[in-house]
This record gives sequence, C-alpha cells and structure tokens, in this order.
Amino acid sequence: MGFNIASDDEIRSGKVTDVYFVRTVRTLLSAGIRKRVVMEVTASSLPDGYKWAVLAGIDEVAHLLEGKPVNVDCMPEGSIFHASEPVLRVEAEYTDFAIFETPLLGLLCQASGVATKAARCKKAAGDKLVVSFGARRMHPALAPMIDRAAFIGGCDGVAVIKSAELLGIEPVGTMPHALIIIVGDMVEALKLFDEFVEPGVRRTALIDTFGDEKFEALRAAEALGERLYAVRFDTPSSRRGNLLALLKETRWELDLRGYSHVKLFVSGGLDEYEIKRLNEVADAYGVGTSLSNAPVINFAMDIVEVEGEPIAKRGKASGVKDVYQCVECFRNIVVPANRSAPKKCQCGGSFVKLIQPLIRDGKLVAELPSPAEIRERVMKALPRLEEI
Ligand code: PCP
Repeated sequence: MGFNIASDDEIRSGKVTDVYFVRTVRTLLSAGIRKRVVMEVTASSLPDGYKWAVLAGIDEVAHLLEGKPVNVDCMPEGSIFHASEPVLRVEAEYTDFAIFETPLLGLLCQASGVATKAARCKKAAGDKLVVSFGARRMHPALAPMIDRAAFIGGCDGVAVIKSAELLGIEPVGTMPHALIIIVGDMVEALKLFDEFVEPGVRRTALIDTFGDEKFEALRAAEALGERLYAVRFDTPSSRRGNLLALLKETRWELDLRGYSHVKLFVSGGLDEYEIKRLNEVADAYGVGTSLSNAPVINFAMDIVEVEGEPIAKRGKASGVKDVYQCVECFRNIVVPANRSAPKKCQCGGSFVKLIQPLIRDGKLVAELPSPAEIRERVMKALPRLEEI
C-alpha cells in the first residue's frame, strides 16, 4: 500500500515518461542514428484571457536534468513571458534526454499555471493579502509544489505547514467551521482559540457558520476588541447573494462601533475576477480551487535544430532563439540566437537577454534564486503588466 505517486528516483531515472519516447530511443539507437539537437519549450497560446504568464518550475527542471549529458538554457524563474516565446532550451544528443520530455513539461506546465493564476489574483488584490488555501483540492504530494508556485506568483502566504517550511515562512490560517460547530458557538470558539493558540497567530473569526455575518462580526469584535485581526466570510453559495453589499454593510457597522481595525477576510470560490469585484472593501483573501486547479500553461517541446541546421515541424519557427525583455514595460522580443540585441524599446526602456545558461554538460552553472527572490521579481513586474 502507498500513495499513487512516483518517487524522486523514478522521476529522475525517466520512469515517468510516455512509452513512445522509449520506443523512439530504441529505434534510433538500433539504427545507429545519434544526432545532436536543440529543443525549445514554448507555449503557442495562453489560457483564455491571459495576455502574459509567469514561468515557474525551473528549480525542479534543474533537479531533473542535473547530472545528465545535456546543456540547458532558460529564462530565470519568475520571468514574465508571452505566447510563442521560448522559455527554455535543451541542447544535447537526442537519445540522451528524449525520455525526460514528459516530466520536464509536466514540471513547467503545472507550476507556471499556478504561478500565473496567483499573479493574476495578486494583481487584482493589489497590496491586499492573498493566501493559498488550495492544498485540499489536489493530491497532498503536490501541495508543496502548488503552494511554492502560488507564493512565487505573488501569494503573501500559504496554509500548509510543509509548504511553509519549504518556503521558510510561517503558515497562515484562520479557523475551520468544525471548531465552531463542536464548541457550539462562534464567540465561545473564538475565546478558546484566543486562550490556547500562541499570541503571534492573528485572531480571525469565521462568521458564517450559524448566524448572519454582520451580527456575528459585531459579536466577535465585542468579544476580542483590539486582539481581533479579521472576520472571515466563507459564506455558502446558497446564502452568498450579494457578497459585496454584505461586506460593505458589515464594514459600516464595525466602523460605526469603533472596530475599524477589524479586517474583512473572504474565502470560498474566489478567483482574480471575484477579487477585483470585492477589492474596494475586502482586506484579505483565501484562494483555493482556482489556484490549485489553475489552467496549465500548455508548453510544448520542439526540435528547432539538428546537427546545427535549423529545422522545425509545421507550426513552429526553426532555429535557436533568444528573448530580450524591456526592463521598463516587460515587453519581450524574440530574435535568432546569433543576432544582436535590439536597441531601445519603444517605451524608451533598455532590453535584457532573458535566456541564460542553467546546466552545462550536466553541471548546474546558475545560482538558483530563493522562492522569496523569485516572488520579488514577479511583484516588481506586476504593476506594469496588462490589466486582468
Ligand atoms: C473552505 C476552506 C478553504 C476555502 C473554502 C477555499 O471552506 O476554508 O480554505 O475555497 P475554494 O477552494 O472555493 O477557493 P470549508 O470547506 O468550509 O472549510 P473550513 O470549515 O475548513 O474552513
């Protein structure tokens, strides 16, 4: 008995691969065909409504390919990219790495999907708190990966203990309905939480279990006063009606009675569009399903050069490419690799070359940034990116 997942060794040894790659390698080797190729990873399109995306999963790709006879170049993790721009390339003898196409794409497609959704939610929320609450919607083996991608994409915190440990941050949580149902009353539950949970943990009262949120919010504020950080609305859809109006009403009643310090925390069914709608009055968000079940970035990996000659399948541009990014407006330009860098961007900004060496002859040659450093890169770009 065990969880239905592949181990680190199984992934790094190429067990998690599509069988046609194994048969292709056997065919080529049996026919004595050994050719050096360059393959590029590109997304021909982005999910509906997306004009830009965030690259994530590079740390795991480095872990997958380190020690293999390959040369890898890629954009730094957290880079902003667009459709049809190569984010990574592998140069090597094809049969030496063909079987790793499956895991490599898997690592980039899902992590970049979650990171981009997180960035869209954070862009919609501005400086308001966004916390990743999505672990319960996915296989627990993936929770640390999903939360890491959500954090580097812009989430301010994550709820899962293991994920927070890996990120070197404190896990963020409020209280579950179960506590209130078992104690029997929200205020009694809040007082017990306040008595037994370490003082450094913010006190957030969940106010939608039994009664009307407005009145429950006032009861919580009266019970804890200055020690109450926020009230959480996880109002069930059957009662949700006009949540924006409910938040405004509660805000009014709290402020009227001197509880303007109490923040309004919302969770349940949130995405970037709902956050944008509520952001004039809400102060914090717990986002679950729409983060962990975010649409993947549909990367594909294609040969663009064989034995130094540009060649690609129909629908793909041949030849090795470089991507330059304007440091001001984050516009990207794709040019053939051996061409000179573009001068100035039309916005006046200068260009930097994004694709840089990651692995040389199987050896990691790049310093991998920490999740916090990658998040900083994304947060710097967010204000300049096209609106949601
Ligand atoms: C859920 C839990 C998650 C929220 C909703 C994520 O509430 O609090 O954090 O929702 P989403 O996936 O729709 O974005 P409940 O299931 O009521 O759980 P609990 O009582 O544990 O808060």
